[in-house]
Amino acid sequence: MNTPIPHADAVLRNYINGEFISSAMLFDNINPVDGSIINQVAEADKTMVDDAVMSAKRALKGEWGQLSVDQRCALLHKVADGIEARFDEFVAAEMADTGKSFFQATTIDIPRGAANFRIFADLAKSQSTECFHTHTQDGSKALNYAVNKPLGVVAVIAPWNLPLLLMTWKLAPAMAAGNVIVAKPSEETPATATLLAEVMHDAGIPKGVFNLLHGFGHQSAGEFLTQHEHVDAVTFTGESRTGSAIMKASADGVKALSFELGGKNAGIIFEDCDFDEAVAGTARSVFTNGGQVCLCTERLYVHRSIFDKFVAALKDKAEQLKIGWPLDQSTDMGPVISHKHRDKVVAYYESAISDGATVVTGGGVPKFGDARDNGAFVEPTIFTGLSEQSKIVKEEVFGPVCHITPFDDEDEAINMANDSRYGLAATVWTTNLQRAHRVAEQMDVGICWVNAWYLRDLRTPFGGMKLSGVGREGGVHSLNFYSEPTNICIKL
Ligand code: NAD
Ligand code: 6OD
Repeated sequence: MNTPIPHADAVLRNYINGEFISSAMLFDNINPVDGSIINQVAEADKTMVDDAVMSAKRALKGEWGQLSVDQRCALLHKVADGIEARFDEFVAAEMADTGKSFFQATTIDIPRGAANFRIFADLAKSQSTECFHTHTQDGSKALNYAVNKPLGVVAVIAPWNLPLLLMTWKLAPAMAAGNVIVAKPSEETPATATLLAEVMHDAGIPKGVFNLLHGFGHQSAGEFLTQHEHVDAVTFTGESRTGSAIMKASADGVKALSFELGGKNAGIIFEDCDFDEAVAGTARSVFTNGGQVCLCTERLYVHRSIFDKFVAALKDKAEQLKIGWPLDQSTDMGPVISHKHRDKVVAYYESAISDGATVVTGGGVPKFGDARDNGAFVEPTIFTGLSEQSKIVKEEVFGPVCHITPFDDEDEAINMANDSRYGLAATVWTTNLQRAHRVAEQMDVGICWVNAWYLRDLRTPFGGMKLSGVGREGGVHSLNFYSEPTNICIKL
């Protein structure tokens, strides 16, 4: 791909009330492949956060609020068209910010960015509300029906791992339901959100309906936004600890909250699985995006009768992964997001080793002998031999790593898989249909895949139990979260 990185060596600006606005505070946007500076980013200050929120509030009362759902959703299809028209630029920007592979950016991240707008626009047009014919004991009759209204100003706060995909996954249904948006991408990945603001502008989204702020979390744009009295709802994807901070900041305003948070996902591999499929699917679930997908598997439970064979086969898969330049189309895995995150992942590797883990493969930082040595790479890593209480078995690493434990019976596997403070996703590999249903139902998670991983239908409920989240999005769950129903009771 020859497309240059959009806005390289320029300043990425905020988008407020239909205008692109710089700021006196600039921060560097770093390419994790080689540590080079891609461009600078204009950090929004408190006044700019206020301007964005108030322009959104005005837009709700203006033209946007008068559009029919069909007109609104036609505009969202134009946004999807705009992403597709600038597909290569979005790919180049996402790869530069994250170091993710060309394959992943072109098959997952950017196509889903466009698809999120199309799917939620179409779903919003067929959103229904409840209607009841009421007969009371005293003989009165009434008709009860609900009308949906937007929540108002929705703050969308996104993480760095799937930047465009996860931002649009929330803002598309919010806009389809008629809300106005102030979005903040991660400070690590400002680029595709900036391109999205350009696409919104060109698609004719009325000014103030979509605003974009760059900046950090604590004592920066993220926190200013969640504390703002005119923000009506916060929809957030990121770490559980950040979710807790946002919950506290939002408490005074009693804002509506939807959170998709961390995971420590388990995979259970039964002796009756299709072995090759289980190995290939598990490798994908551990190493995709360098393990930086909240749904990635970090704990594996494998039946003792196939344990050694499975560990050896997964080791082969890990060692076959090509780590390298994202633009090289044969690259499977790029760096992790930043040097800081690399140090965190490596510290987990070191803690596993000092706890006595067997290093099946990896465990360190690769050496290339070129500019990539200034990047944030880590080796795909497999550990065995640790207790279930070890730090690396308990805590989310968010890197290309898993620990594998043997089990002897189904109940033991289920108990170990559920023994976690998180409850986001699980995978179960078996060819026994009854076992598949029986085990999947017992997993304490928001989504359990059987003989698959990250197979998505955007109409289905998505979210986590325990520390992994609050609420569900996806399909009507998203539209319901982003809507306020008013029930109207008419005495007949
Ligand atoms: P993070 O929580 O550090 O940051 C996410 C966003 O929150 C960023 O935009 C950041 O600037 C902002 N933020 C940070 N502190 C804030 C504060 N006090 N107030 C307001 N905003 C604040 O998460 P991350 O490191 O970007 O992403 C990785 C984490 O996200 C992992 O834990 C991963 O599991 C989780 N995640 C979960 C899902 C899911 O669907 N459950 C999806 C993707 C990522
Ligand atoms: O595919 C999705 O819709 C989704 N919300 C994925 C989340 C991935 C977490 O990193």
